[in-house]
Amino acid sequence: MNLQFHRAGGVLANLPLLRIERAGPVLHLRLMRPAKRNALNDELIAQLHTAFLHLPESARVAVISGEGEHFCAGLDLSDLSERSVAEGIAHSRRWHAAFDQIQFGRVPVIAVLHGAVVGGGLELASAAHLRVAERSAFYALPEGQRGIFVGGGGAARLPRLMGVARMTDLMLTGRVLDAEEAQTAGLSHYLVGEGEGLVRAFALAEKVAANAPLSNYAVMQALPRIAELPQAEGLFVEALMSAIAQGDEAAKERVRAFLDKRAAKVSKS
Ligand code: 1HE
Repeated sequence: MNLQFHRAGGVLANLPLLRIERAGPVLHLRLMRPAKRNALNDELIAQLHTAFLHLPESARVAVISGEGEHFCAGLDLSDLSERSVAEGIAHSRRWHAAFDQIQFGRVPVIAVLHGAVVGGGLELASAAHLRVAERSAFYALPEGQRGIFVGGGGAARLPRLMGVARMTDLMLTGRVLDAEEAQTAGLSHYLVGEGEGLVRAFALAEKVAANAPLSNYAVMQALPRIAELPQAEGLFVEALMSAIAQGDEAAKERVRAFLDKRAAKVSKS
């Protein structure tokens, strides 16, 4: 694999808190507030939202990472002062809109985690479809200690990854999970050595980008919704999605390729 990255143009070139580069079908978005440990202020949330609304047509998969020693220190606490209840709700809803655009946007998203993945940083990571963690990653929800509550979708997304019981522990006690504990808890899919996260994410991105677009769409859009349905309704929606995917020319060609022995077999390596 030899991806050559170039700075993205257009709208994506004018988001100063992000560095956005593309290589073929892979778009790499890097949080660029290392001096503040990539803490998420209003501008950074708005820029993430804008970026995921304006993904270039060529992008088939996105990778998100953090510049510096940490992935993301969560909410920029200096933004928190003097917010009314109504402003607090609006603030949380802006995070929801931005992170929904990541989870339910056009392309699968892979997050590369290292250093602090805390508070809103963990909420951001949980909006991605795949998480690659380096061994330095540590995870916490210090909202309890700060006198606040999750507001970036964490209450909805994190129990689906780690369970309500584990999330309750993190929030009530301030427990910090190391990279191995978090991997066991279901927070990351891949655990790699220090400095190896991006390489692994780009290799995964190439695999994801090689899938039929409609299959990826079904995984992103249909699967999480079906998983929330009662079984009978879920099975019915699955049948519809499955028939739609099978009817696509890309599916027919891929099945023909396997039967003609032109496609790779399934293998562990
Ligand atoms: C920040 C933030 C921040 C760092 N908001 N400025 N999040 C937290 O409670 C995590 C708070 N941060 C930390 O615990 C630590 O900063 C870290 C473990 C992430 C990193 O430690 P370290 O030693 O590498 O950095 P540092 O010296 O603590 O921070 C460097 C600078 O970043 C410093 O500013 P400076 O002007 O003194 O240089 C810090 O103040 C600043 N900084 N983190 C603002 N979070 C939608 S609701 C979501 C709710 C939450 O996310 S609550 C969790 C908030």
